[in-house]
Amino acid sequence: MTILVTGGAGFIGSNFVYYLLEKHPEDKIVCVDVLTYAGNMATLRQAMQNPQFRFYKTDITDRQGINDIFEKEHPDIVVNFAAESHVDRSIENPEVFLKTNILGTQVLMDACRKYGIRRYHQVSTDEVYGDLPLDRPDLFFTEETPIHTSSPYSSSKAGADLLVLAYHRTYGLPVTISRCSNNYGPYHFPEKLIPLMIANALADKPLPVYGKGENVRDWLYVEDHCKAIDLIIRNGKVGEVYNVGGHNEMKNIDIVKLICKELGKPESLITFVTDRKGHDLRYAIDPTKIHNELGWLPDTKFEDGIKKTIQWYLDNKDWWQEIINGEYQNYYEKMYGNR
Ligand code: NAD
Ligand code: TDX
Repeated sequence: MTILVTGGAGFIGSNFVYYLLEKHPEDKIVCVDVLTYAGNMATLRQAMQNPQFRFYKTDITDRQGINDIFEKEHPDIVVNFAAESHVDRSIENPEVFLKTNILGTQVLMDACRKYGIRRYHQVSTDEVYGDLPLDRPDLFFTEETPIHTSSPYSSSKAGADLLVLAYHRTYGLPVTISRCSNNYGPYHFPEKLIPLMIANALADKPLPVYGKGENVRDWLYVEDHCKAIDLIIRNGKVGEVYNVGGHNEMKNIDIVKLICKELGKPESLITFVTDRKGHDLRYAIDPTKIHNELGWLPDTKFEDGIKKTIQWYLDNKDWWQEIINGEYQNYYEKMYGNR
């Protein structure tokens, strides 16, 4: 089987590529990534040595380029990770989010219709459900929770989800969607909370916590997300949405304190800064459906996953230092300089 993975040079896509190469060595993996600021060939160095793996530097909004790849590679399954993924960037500049996340999804699905496909899988997010109040721990997002977005990022992801379901209903395209909670693990780009705090703490730099740090996120080790997607593309029901999450809710401030503790750094590095605009309060996934239908359960507990992740950043300083020494410095100054 040939699986086309878009966004495979990013955080979750690359972890998925490595997951497939190990778990299904019989499958051919075709990776499509345009290598934005978030895509990194260093991440795919090992995959590039594998004869089952092939890479195309192509934009998912480039219809001709995508059609050419379909004609050449005849993918059986497409898994779309390619996206602009950072909420703060979407607040600064929404346009590219709409282009990549919505129009890119359309171009991929049009190619699927044109050339035929066994499955188109859309990697979506719990953020499409908006947020939950902090004082109602009894509430969770189910697949029936209405779409109710807060940021340009989550709106673009929700728009794509609606389009995917419309392509199923209107054209009969065999689609599935997964909506996962916050991931963490190796190759996470250092603009995101956990790797940013690790990198700053190691450099004894301030740790910028938005607002009071009371916002809650539901963290899942990236490999468990990969396992869920692999199950959905092989055994999931066409036309269905599956929520993915491991019931691991934590306040941001507690995560940052934990990182300080693990690295032996003082909590005095924590600096409270101006809150994110429209900041979602709490995300919490109810994963009952994927558990009952596909037998999915996470393997990695947060206590172990965060230790493994911190160790990975200690062992792979070259990977992230190269990033933060480049264009990232301008980004950091712009976002945090006067915050
Ligand atoms: P990321 O930003 O680390 O990686 C995105 C990748 O997509 C990069 O390699 C980038 O080069 C590529 N890309 C961007 N625009 C492209 C384009 N126009 N054409 C081709 N490639 C393009 O993102 P991530 O955190 O790995 O997220 C992957 C997917 O998972 C996204 O769709 C995101 O919405 C979703 N998701 C992420 C999380 C999370 O916690 N990170 C949680 C749930 C869902
Ligand atoms: O410097 C920071 N300080 C801070 O307090 C950063 C970068 C973040 N935060 C807060 C904001 C959030 O409440 O930490 C929390 C996590 O922030 P991000 O890492 O930016 O993730 P989030 O906004 O929750 O979105 C992530 O999960 C869902 C991914 O980036 C999305 O792609 C995914 O869909």
